Order: sequence, then structure tokens, then C-alpha cells
Amino acid sequence: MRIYFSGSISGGRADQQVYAGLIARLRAFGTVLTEHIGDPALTEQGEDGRDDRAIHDRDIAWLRQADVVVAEVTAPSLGVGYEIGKASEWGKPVLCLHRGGRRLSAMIAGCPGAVIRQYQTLDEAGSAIQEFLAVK
Ligand code: 6IA
Repeated sequence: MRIYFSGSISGGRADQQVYAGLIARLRAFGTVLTEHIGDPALTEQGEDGRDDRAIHDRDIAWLRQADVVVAEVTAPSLGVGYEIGKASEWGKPVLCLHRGGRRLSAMIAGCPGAVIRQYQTLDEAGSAIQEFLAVK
């Protein structure tokens, strides 16, 4: 199974460790196409010199290849929202993991193509992932 993990970059890297923990769990289910989202060296500044169009087109190509999308949506991110919108439009299964706190945008919370699961611990997120992917 090819899994597209989506998490904030320009929207802030405060949850980077959470992303790394989720990616580690997702690896048990298949290939994570976007392992870099959990990389502590990846900052919101952008350092690798790649141009924006190249980043967009590469990510969209991965998104098209993905069988499922798992997004961590606690930190608001334009890119994560864009990816969820595209994937749900294309009929791909989308799981959104949210830790609460700030209210989730109605455009995500109300998106009929996305399943929203609240969690606090990585174990709870792991159970939500297990349940979601078991039927895919
Ligand atoms: O708006 P955001 O940057 O928070 O959007 C994050 C989402 O968009 C992630 O799920 C990624 O798939 C995608 N994305 C946005 N920027 C990049 C990126 N920048 N590299 C890969 N995926 C990206 C590279 C520059 C970097 C060295 C920071």
C-alpha cells in the first residue's frame, strides 16, 4: 500500500516529532511516499533550493500514486488542506488526525471525502490508523 502522509511545513514545524511518530507507525502498513515530512532537518524556511513548481509537481505526482492519504491536521497548513481537497476529489480514502485545541476548519471537518479522528497519544492515533487502513 502506498501512503501519502501530509503534515505542515510552511504552516509551522512544531509538530515535527508527532509526524515522525505517525510515519513510523504507518510504515507497518506499506510505503510512506513522504517520509521527509517527519525529518527534523526540514524547516518551514525551505533550504534545499528546489523551486516551488518542482515541489508542487513532485508532490502531486506522489499524491496521484497514493492508495490512501493520512493527514495530521492539528497545525493549520494551506498545503495540507490543498492535498486533502485534491485527494478527496480524486476519490482517494483520506484520514485526518486531529489533536484538538484549535477548531478544525469546516472545509476539512465537513469534507465528505475525509474521515476525521481525534487523538491525544500516538497509541490512539495508531488505533485510528489501524482501523482506517484495515478496510482499505
Ligand atoms: O503549506 P505547507 O508548506 O504547510 O504544506 C505542507 C504540505 O505540502 C505537505 O504535506 C507537503 O506534502 C507539501 N509541501 C509543502 N512544501 C513542501 C516542501 N518544501 N517539500 C515537500 N513537500 C512540501 C520543500 C522546501 C523545504 C526544504 C522546506
